[in-house]
Amino acid sequence: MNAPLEDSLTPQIRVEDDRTGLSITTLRSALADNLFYIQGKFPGTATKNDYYMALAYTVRDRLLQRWLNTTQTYRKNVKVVCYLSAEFLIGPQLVNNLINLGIYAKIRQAVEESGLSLQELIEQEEEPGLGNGGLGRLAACYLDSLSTLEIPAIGYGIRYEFGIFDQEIRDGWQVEITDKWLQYGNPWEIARPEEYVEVKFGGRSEHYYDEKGNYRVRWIPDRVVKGVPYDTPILGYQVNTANTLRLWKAEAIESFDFQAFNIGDYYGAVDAKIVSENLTKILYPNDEVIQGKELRLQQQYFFVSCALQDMIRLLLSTEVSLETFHQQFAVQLNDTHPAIGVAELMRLLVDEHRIDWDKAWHITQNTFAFTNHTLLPEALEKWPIELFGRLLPRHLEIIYEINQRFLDRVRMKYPRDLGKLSRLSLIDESGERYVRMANLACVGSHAINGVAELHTELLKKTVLKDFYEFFPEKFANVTNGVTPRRWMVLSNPRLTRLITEKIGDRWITHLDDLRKLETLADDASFRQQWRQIKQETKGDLAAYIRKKLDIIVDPKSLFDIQVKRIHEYKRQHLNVLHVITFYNRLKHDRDLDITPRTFIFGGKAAPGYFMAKLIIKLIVSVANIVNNDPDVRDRMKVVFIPDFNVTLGQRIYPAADLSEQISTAGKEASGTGNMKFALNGALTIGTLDGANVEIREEVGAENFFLFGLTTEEVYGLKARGYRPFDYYNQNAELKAVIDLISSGFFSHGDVDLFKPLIDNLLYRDDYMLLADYQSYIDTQEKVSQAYRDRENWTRMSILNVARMGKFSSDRSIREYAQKIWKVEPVPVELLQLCPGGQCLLV
Ligand code: F58
Repeated sequence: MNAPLEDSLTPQIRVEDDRTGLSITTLRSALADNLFYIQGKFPGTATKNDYYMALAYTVRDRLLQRWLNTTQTYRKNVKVVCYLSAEFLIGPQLVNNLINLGIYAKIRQAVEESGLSLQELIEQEEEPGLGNGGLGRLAACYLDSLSTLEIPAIGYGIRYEFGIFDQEIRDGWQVEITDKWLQYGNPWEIARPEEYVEVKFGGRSEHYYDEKGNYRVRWIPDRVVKGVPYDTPILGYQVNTANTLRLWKAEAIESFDFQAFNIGDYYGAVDAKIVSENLTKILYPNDEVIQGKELRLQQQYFFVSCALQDMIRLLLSTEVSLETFHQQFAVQLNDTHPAIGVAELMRLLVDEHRIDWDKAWHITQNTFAFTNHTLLPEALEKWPIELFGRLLPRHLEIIYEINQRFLDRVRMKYPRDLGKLSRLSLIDESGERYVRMANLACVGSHAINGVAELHTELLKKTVLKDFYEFFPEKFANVTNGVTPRRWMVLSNPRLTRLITEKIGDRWITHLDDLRKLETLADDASFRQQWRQIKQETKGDLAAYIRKKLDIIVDPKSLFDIQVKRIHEYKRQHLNVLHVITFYNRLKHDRDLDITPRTFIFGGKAAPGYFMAKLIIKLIVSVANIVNNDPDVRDRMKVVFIPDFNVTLGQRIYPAADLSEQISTAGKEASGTGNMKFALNGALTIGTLDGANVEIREEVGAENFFLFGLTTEEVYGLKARGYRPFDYYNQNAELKAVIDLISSGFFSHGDVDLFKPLIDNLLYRDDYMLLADYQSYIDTQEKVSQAYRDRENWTRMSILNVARMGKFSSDRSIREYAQKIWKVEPVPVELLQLCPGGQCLLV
């Protein structure tokens, strides 16, 4: 990869010492020193990974001044955003840091003059897969924007020892491989064992009167776990701000487990240690569907308690009163996973810091804000009361108290409306009793937001309807965004250079500037350059596919790509129905003048989600038939790229001509892949779902391939009684496609293999694929026709990019900052420099 941009940051640290200097000679000797002193290797015995580590430390050294100065700046009474998220999918760090520091070209030169290839070292980096998909990646984009906008922030989460599994495909089936991302060390994090906190579990609460006669409660736990923070710097783009991502690892408390508790019982003590450390071992790989696993609730409580205790400690270290907590911190709950924070902050304030309930409640409500990311009812978190009370007895009491006070208000507003009362209650009492985490988050927060306009509207009408009626003033929309640094500058250096050549580089932090490209859409030579770049980028992906999968694809064909988690509502199988339709048409008319296509898929299925795994099997099975059929050779190919992750996304999004955003209307909260594709010049085929609606609004209906039922139509059809079988019966082409799958054509004659999928489509079809089939096929035909007019396609591609300004995560973060957090940028000055281990004041 070439430098995305020439280095432009004038380093503000002017001390040319060995540790942080930027001359090529200094960089080269830093690299050699780090190899020797940190990796303990001579150049002769060093592996590529040793060199990568040495390089990473060389870069980290050049980041530290900014990072430590940022932390110091925030000690001075500034309001800090704390983004609480069970997942942060930050992706590889090396290149991002080089770009944000503005030292990419320098480092490349130094690496190459040392006889190494920067590209090879970059490829050594294991990405931290600490998230499932969109929600975790959004948190990472937001951290990037917070730093770039110089907003004081801390990301709090879990340092999973094993992140999202690596996906392999064997015989067409997904196989999950443990993600040992830490096995060779992580050069980007710094452990802070001295800043540990203790987290309690289980036991009981004790109610008593203190020496002054005040009624008090204390929690007598039966287990205490240590939380150790590991910090990763998140540097903004060409600013001095480097915020912190603080991830917590669970460890056993030695004195507790080994001495008092377990004297003489060595094995028991070891067991206790293992139990504690299990807490942060693994990320749950489920996407959208919640499994009520006890360990998951433990993880949630663990990191939230660590985070809130950390904030309190920070605040008290500045001698500011705890009663100003909500003025010092804005805490965002990334979905309900950290919602237990509402009860935990109440416990800390009331039980541990002796603040009275009403005051504590005022602080709590003014501290938290809640983002919802889903409309699927099966994704709403609830915990059985029995489990909850066993693990967090005091929190259950606090939740009951919050509930009683809240329901008293509900009764005042809606006397005798038992339906309302039972729907708004924090406790689900319709059968087995549960704690409803979304209800807790809504009551305990001053702001509630959805992640796209349509999603927020639907929240108000469906899952959170009663809350909207009760607290309309709390609701807001903040449409998601993605960071143009990673999703353009880093992943698409060619397009970055072309755009920058034409309109300057301000667009990187002010994405609306891309509008200036609009007039260039009419410039034939610009279009030629644009096409050329897309072609080269597709060539790179084709080379990757050939190397990894031994499949030859033609970079001149239309690259039609769907990459995202595999889920029925996202309808990868609708895409497959089109693939087979396309194939059948070619088979029936060998001379058909068709626009050649390469259909590319990628995404992981939750390990326990059989239907999703069967969809992968179907894609791979169809690929095997199609790719080996000489009748269709050169006109279509189907590829499933295994192990879709951030690193692969960086290769894939820029190489797309067509972006598949085909979820059933009303199901996808926002989508962010849709934004990454469009920003990189792909046109979208999509439904009116999630942020597709706003993308279409921005780019113009004429530059977007719309199909399918609207949300209203989906609801209407469901209400009238949807009969998928009728669609099958009445549509010959659809029938032929389904029958071909059922016949065993793609499964070596096995007629049972795909039966669960087919029966589901014919007799249930919850996601209405059959209802949308014809509209989808017709629109795909329009795509094919449009692609033939290359000049116009290019024009549309340029206009898409030009009009993507809204979808920068910088815009989203500005909205959160103004509407919800009430925070301002705090620029960081590099005041205290500590080169070479000596602290100098300059
Ligand atoms: C996603 N949710 C939404 N959940 O599906 C997507 O529309 C949206 O763009 C994105 O959030 C960001 O707002 C999502 O990714 C998860 O991965 C959860 C992980 C933990 C278990 C429940 C699902």
